[in-house]
Amino acid sequence: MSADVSVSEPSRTTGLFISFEGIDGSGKTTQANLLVEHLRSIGHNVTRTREPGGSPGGEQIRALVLEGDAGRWSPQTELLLFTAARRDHLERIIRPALANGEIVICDRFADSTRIYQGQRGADLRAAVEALHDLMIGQDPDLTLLIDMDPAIGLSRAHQRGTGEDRFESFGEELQRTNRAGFLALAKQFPKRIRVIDGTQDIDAVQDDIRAVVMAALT
Ligand code: Z5A
Repeated sequence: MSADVSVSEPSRTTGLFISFEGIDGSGKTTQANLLVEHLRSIGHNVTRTREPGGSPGGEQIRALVLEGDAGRWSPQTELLLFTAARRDHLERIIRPALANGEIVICDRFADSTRIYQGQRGADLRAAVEALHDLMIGQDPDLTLLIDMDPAIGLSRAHQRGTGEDRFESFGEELQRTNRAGFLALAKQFPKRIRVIDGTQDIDAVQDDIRAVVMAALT
């Protein structure tokens, strides 16, 4: 007699770690939410999380780094704060969920540090990689980079009105530099990072994302 095995519930013995990346206002949160909804509707166990934040300690650090004057922290101090938040998030949320076979969907991860902190000084990119290797040691299995015109992204981000606007106050020039940096990262890691055209309407962007994710799940 064969065991009663349900085929309608996809189950994974090792998890899949997916991150969303892109400039401010590129649509990451909207698309991550739609993807989570879809994956759960077809039976996957999904942990939806974000950076900076994601764990209680990480969320406390989030308030420190995203609020206040643009000059509140030096890029070096910022790098340490983001890395501390990520370590806590990884230990308490991401690794346990992956060990449980879940799909983890994270709004931003280490690529954001490579861009937002790593591009702000000649020595900083090397420091970002060194700290990453020492304290994090893990990248997502798949990264969805939502590519977007910097001016449109910034105007969308300004509409948010959450008070977490310290980075937006650096302006459109930074958005341009960051976009170029993300696209260069996608060239450096072509297997992991997939570029999605974020200028399309919300449903079309989601269709492109689902096609990539469903291929990764098979
Ligand atoms: N940061 C860092 O410096 N170092 C690090 O290591 C990490 C982060 C992890 C906060 O991140 C800041 O932290 C970030 C980098 C820094 N810089 N800033 N600011 P965040 O992820 O919390 O903030 P954000 O990137 O600015 O997110 P956001 O403004 O929430 O944008 P989004 O998630 O990409 O977009 P959205 O909320 O989904 O959409 C924005 C609006 O556009 C919303 O009204 C949507 O309805 C609309 N939208 C979305 N898609 C579309 C399409 N396709 N068409 C039309 N309208 C759309």
